[in-house]
Amino acid sequence: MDILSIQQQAEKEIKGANDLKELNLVFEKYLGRKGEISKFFRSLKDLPLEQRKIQGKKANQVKEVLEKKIQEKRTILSKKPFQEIKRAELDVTQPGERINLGHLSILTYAKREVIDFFKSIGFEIIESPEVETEYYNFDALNIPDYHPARDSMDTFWLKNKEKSKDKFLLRTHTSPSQIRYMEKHKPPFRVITPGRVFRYEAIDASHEAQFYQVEGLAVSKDIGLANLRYVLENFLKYFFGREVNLRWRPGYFPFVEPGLEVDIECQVCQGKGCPTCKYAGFIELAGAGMVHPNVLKNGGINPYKWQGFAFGLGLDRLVMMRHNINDIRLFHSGDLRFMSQF
Ligand code: FA5
Repeated sequence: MDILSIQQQAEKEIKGANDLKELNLVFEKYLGRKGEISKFFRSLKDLPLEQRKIQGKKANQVKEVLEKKIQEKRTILSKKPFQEIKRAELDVTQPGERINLGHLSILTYAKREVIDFFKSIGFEIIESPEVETEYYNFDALNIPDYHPARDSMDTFWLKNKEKSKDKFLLRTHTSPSQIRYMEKHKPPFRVITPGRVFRYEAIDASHEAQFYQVEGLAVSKDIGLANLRYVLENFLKYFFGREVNLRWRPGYFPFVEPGLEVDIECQVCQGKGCPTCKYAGFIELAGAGMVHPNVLKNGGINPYKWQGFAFGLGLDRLVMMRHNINDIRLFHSGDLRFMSQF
């Protein structure tokens, strides 16, 4: 077919297109990759150079004209009023199309529940930086450079852009918020810091390299381990909606004295032992204790006048236990089959 016949035929079909679907078919037929115009260009390769130039120029002009006409027709068709849609096209008895709405992660919902509980018993909710300095993450918390406790928190160190005496890192726990808060506030006070923490460690069913903690700190005059226990037990009762079996055992953290670890009975296996709890029947949920006098001092608080308790709860593990999730890696898997259950 010569180029003028192609043009005439295409223009007729553009005019005759009744809706956008038909118009798209016309577009494909003439201007698509395998359309008539492309075919025409390919057929020119055997012509003498002069002829090729003339025909090629013509074909380019036709291509432009057709593109313009299709665009104009598209504008007209997309404004076609609703009333003009043929009755037969519209079946009002058809069920509607389901729209899948996204929602927040279960970890975010859980974080909000934790905040609601602690707010209701008079705790203030604070934030603290995820990029920390060595001073706040370790030194001020009574963990000097040589201290073996640093090994329990493998650290992502950051490269300093400028020369500075502070070494930067991704916080390995939410405890630096204790010092930052104490520096700026006078006791008595009680606060929680929910937030993300990072550890350069091997991941498995109950360990992630990035997870959430909720730090708690309450400083006053008459405050002790009994208060800590009362607060944590009531929180867990609220969070689980029932009593859960806990195990309180001595634990060592340089920033508390005495220190405790709180374990919860593994809800995946009901304490029988499974890969999630590494066959222990219990899983570690929190570190806690009475704030070490050196830490109060580093925060500018007189340890002879004031005392307080602190805890650091693992939020991911808390959610795992409530919903029988057997692997912490599912939270960041991006698997919609997992996410949409909550
Ligand atoms: C700490 O991080 C202390 N800062 C907690 C603390 C605060 C103690 C205040 C005393 C006073 P630990 O490393 O044990 O401690 O972590 C606390 C909790 O975070 C654990 O009990 C656990 O629930 C959770 N956790 C720790 N490591 C991981 C991990 N890799 N993946 C998921 N959760 C973790």
